[in-house]
Amino acid sequence: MNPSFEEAGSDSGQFNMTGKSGEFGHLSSWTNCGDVNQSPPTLHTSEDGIFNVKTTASHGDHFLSMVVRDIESVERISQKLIKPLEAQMSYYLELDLAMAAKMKSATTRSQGKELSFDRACILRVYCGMSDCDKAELLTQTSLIEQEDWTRVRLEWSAKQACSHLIFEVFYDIPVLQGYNGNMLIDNLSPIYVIE
Ligand SMILES: [Ca+2]
Repeated sequence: MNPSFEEAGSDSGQFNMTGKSGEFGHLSSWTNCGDVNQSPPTLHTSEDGIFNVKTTASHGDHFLSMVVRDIESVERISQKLIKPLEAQMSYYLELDLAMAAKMKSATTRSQGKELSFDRACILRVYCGMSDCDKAELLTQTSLIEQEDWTRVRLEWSAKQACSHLIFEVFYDIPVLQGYNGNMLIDNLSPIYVIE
C-alpha cells in the first residue's frame, strides 16, 4: 500500500499531496521504526530541494530519503502486508533506488550545523509479525551509489511466515564504523510469488 509514497494518511492535517514535504508522519500505510529520539525518514517532492536533494521522483511527485548516521543510528520503515507471506515460498519485489550526492542535514550532535550525508548505503529487508519486528533478515542490496534511479529486484525465501516487511538502510557491510549516508526510495512493486 502506498508504494510510491504519494498518499497521505487519514489524519493528514495540512498535508497536501502536491505541495508539502518532509512530514513522514502523515504518510499513509508506513510506520517509522527508527530511533525515537531521531527524526523519521524524509518525504520529498520533486521540486522542494529539501536537505539539498535535487532528485526528481521516479514515479509520481514524491519519494522518500532514509539515512544512516555516524552515531550508529539507522532509519527503517515497516508496513503490514495485505496478505501474510508464507514460509518456504519464494517472493520478489522491485523498487527504484538512488542516492543523493549532496544531501545535507543537521544531526542531534551537530548543534544545528549541517553535515554531509554523502556516503552510499545498502538496503536490508526483514520480515516479522508486527510493526518493526526484525525477526528475519530476508535479503539486502549491494551498495547503492548512483545518483540516477535504478530498478532493483529483491528476491527472498523466508524460513517463517510473516505479516510485516521492514526496510532498513545500513552501512556498507565491510565498514564497521558508522558514517553519514543516504538512500532515496520510490515506486515499489507489489510482492510476487516466484513460481
Ligand atoms: Ca513516488
